[in-house]
Amino acid sequence: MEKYMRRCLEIASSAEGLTAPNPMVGALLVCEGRIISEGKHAFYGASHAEPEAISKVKDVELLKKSILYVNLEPCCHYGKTPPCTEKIIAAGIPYVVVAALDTSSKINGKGIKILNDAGIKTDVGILEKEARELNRFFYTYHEKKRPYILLKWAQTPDGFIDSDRTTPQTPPVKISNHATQIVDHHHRSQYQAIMVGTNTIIMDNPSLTTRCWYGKNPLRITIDRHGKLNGNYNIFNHDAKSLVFTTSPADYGYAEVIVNNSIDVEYITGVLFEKKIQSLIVEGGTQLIESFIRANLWDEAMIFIGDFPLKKGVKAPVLNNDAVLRETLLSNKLCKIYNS
Ligand code: AOF
Ligand code: ZN
Repeated sequence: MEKYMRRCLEIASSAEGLTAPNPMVGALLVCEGRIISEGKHAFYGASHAEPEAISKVKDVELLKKSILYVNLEPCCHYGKTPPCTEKIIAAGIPYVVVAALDTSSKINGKGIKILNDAGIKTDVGILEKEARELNRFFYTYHEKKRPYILLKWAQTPDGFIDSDRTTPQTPPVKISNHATQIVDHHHRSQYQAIMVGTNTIIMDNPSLTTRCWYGKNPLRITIDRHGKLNGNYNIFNHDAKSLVFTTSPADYGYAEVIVNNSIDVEYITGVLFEKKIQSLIVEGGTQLIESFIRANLWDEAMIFIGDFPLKKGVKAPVLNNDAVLRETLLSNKLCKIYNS
């Protein structure tokens, strides 16, 4: 069973970065020990994985003796597509193996119940951990009512993210190398949104786009509590959408503006939930990242560690959790931490 489910996860993950806010789903049909068809949810709005797999089978009689494997509980609602449960029942498939339940409120076990009520045998939980890990954005969003949050920064081996600069005319210290930038942009292509604080915009003027990897640009978000920004900064250019949280409206070019008197990380993640944003990278600076750490609103941290010390400068955020991964990217090191 596991080998078929592993293949479902592989098929599902080939649509990485294309399905949000929907999950990545792969399905396959096994008839008498042979895979006779595969299907995936290819992009947001496309048909679901199960009907994709079912409709490719020419000899429909085979369906009546096939096992359907799928990494997500089949849906039972009318969304952009009709319920997958109806398609499975109509096809006469006798047995469905599922990795993990779809915990969004409209499904959450109802899909399995409908299949069972129709006399279809089900098994749930095969490679569940791996399936939940693959769709961690989707599950965090529906279960915690906020996006999955990745904290990301580059620091020197002695714990600084920059020198003590007083003017944007002094360029930032280049800590990470090109390999690190490629990994970083790969992440940008997978996430729906990216956020930095006011100071980072003023001092670094980042574009926050996906330039070193194929894929979408995330929604670029910032906070402008004291009205220090204007529409000329790169984050507000035409390259991608932008959103700014402020206490008083100003001219931010093409950005969407949300005005509120009290802007904190709880408020921001609540707004992102309403906007169906399931994944967020917080890229700096230290103050903004630490406000997410203090509120315990984070899931993963990725720290790129450069190869030379600075001895003094702007202190990097501090996390005391154990790193689960250490990798080398040319001269840089990558350290990954999960919030358990
Ligand atoms: C499945 N198979 O391949 C996917 C499912 O608007 P719709 O019709 O595309 O429905 C989106 C919801 O359906 C999504 O939020 C999630 O609960 C489920 N996704 N379900 O049976 C699939 N992609
Ligand atoms: Zn479906």
